[in-house]
Amino acid sequence: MALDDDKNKTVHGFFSKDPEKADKEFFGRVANPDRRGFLKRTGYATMAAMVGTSIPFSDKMPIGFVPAAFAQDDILMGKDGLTLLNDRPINAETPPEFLDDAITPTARHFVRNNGIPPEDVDPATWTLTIDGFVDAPMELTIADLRDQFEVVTMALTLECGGNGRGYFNPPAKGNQWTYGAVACSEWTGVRLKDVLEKAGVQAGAIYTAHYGADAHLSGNPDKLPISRGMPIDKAMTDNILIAFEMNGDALHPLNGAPLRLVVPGWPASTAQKWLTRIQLRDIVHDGPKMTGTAYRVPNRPVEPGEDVDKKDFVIIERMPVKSLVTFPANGAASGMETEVRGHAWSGDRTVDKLEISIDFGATWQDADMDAPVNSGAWQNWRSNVTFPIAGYYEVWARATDSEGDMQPFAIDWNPKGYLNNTMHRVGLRVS
Ligand SMILES: Nc1nc2c(c(=O)[nH]1)N[C@H]1C(S)=C(S)[C@@H](COP(=O)(O)O)O[C@H]1N2
Ligand SMILES: [Mo]
Repeated sequence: MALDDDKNKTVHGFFSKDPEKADKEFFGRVANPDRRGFLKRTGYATMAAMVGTSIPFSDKMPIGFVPAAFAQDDILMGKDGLTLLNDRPINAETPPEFLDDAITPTARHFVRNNGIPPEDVDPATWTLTIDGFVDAPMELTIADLRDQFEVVTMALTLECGGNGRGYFNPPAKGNQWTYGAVACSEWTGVRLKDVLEKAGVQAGAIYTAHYGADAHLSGNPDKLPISRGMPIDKAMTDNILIAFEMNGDALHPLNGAPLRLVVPGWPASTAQKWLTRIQLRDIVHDGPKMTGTAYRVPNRPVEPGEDVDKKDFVIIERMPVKSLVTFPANGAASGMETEVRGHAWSGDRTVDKLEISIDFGATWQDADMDAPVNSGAWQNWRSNVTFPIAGYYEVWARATDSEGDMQPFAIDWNPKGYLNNTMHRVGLRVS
């Protein structure tokens, strides 16, 4: 379809007056209503983070323009290859073969939302409050954080406590995550520990409470979608960041822009996005998703489907030892020889050994594995495999951590489908 000359000449003027109408007139679409406000205010850095690279002609882009890379139906805002599990709230995971990079690109970092992300996000005026059981409560802008504390960059693994829930039988309610609610991006920010030390942790403080700016699904402004916390000793670990950058750019809007916690090794639900406040409390935090059965497992093995008493549930702390095969992809065709590679991690620990099997677990061979690039990062591993004859094979991977915990074939069922760390299996047609 040819636009008439007049329209071609006025495209920039048209967009600056009414971006939504212009988008419809010129490209026959309207920005997703949920994102309208966001797109009008989106700065260059955020836009670049969303498309995953720089935009050389950005100075020529009409104001309010919606890049085709995140067209109207792209509620995932430029994420690449993710599987959408739910659109309200938005939840999306990354197929293992798209997690092949040593450091997960922003476009491939999973999204787990419990509510509706804030729209009016201005990094310049955003503030973080530190209060509760501290000597000197503080209110800090992102510029204050950068000025007053050491800025560090670390590769940190985030995994949702419910990753693998899709394989529980009987099924557990909630997002049916398969393997891909895990990622290891490079985060830049300040250490939570440094900020808490400056505020002065009082003797009575035993637990943190985290608050974010996202809205409850009900629309009720008095309700929070999620507010979790952690024991004060954990909070003082030096690999927990209050982050304002992800892979060298602004945070992605769905991953908590402009400010979030990054807590490696524990359920990523502790890593509050759109972070506005950290309160120190003298009790175990009791915010939404801290109590009842949320992010909790029975304190004993239970029968599949058993109705477990609430008082028998305990809060999940570290995540268990786990690994992924990120190459080749499940179902791929392969030659008689191939490299097999992936990642391994174990919350608060390191992984000592990664073994693979091509004969359904009868024999195992050690893979080469790197040390973590820093504490809290997953470890990359690789191995060359030679298949004896053509046919169907499965590559199985299992990690063993520094305390001798090894990934199991099958795990004990639990009512909410948390902590599934069974080994990853990848089927291959070899010829
Ligand atoms: N404010 C806020 N923070 C949040 C959540 C949320 O819904 N709201 N979800 C949590 C959960 S359950 C997970 S697994 C991680 C996911 O982080 P990601 O979406 O950046 O991958 O964010 C956590 N932080
Ligand atoms: Mo999660």
